[in-house]
Amino acid sequence: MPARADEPVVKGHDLDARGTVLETGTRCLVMGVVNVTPDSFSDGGLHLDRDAAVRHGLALAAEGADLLDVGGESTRPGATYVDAATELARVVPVIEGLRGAGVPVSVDTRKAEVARAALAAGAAIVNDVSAGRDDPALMEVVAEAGVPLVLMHMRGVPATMQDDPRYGDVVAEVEAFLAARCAAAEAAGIAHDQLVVDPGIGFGKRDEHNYALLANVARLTRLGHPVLVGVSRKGFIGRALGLDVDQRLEGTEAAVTWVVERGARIVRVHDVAPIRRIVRMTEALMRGAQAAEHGPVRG
Ligand code: PMM
Repeated sequence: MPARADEPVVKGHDLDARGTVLETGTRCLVMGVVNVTPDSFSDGGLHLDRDAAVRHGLALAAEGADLLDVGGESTRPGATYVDAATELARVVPVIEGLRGAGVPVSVDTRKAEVARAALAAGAAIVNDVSAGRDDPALMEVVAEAGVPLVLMHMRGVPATMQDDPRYGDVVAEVEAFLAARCAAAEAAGIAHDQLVVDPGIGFGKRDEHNYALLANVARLTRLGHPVLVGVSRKGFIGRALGLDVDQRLEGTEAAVTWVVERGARIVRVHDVAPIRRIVRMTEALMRGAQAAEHGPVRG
């Protein structure tokens, strides 16, 4: 039977986060967000205090996060640049504090210097929203450490990315961009199986672009890497529902269900406990649908 056009073909491969295997090949993982910034759009300022951020990360791990993403630079639209010293001072103590969390920690940074220090402090994954373009040395740092790297699509830079973004064919352009960045990462010595791709929802995109990308998550899985999607509390949900950032849980849940069904293998979210249940339930429905169509899945 031919694959449905919207069926994910490549579901992902397992990632080696310094000895902890992240099984994106078999299920969708939940990445809990720990922002250590004064101005992130959804929780900025809440966790700027080091101890509060560590407590928050530990709570997300206890809620069932498969991994934690620690960031010290806001990348919301219009956000201003943070220098490396400030970013380091924010993230390194939090990453050290999360060593006992029992789950791998990723560092959300565009800077090689911050990635290097974060890895030394115990981080096991690097999440770069510039996909290695802002600081070419970042890929060398990741290659040397042998850790997974998330490559995200962003049009422009956070300060100006929402100034009239235009695309001819947004899905084709994001797909080609991610393929090129994966090739660059492999050329820099990062293993194919350690790469994760992300369409960058809200990064230099109008709602029509966000929706086109969300409709085509399955197509992005064909790049041959696990697809990470960050929809949590984002502006397109607020605009669809007319709700503020603290009222977007159900909208986030709907969007997470949508992307999991289309093959996303990591979802980056603020509300780990409810989203984890949503992900598990969506996967049960997918297994049930598959069994109804093809007979029970063995193993
Ligand atoms: N979104 C934000 C920050 N980092 N990283 C990846 N890989 N994908 C995303 O969608 C993403 C990200 C912005 O959200 P926040 O300010 O709530 O952290």
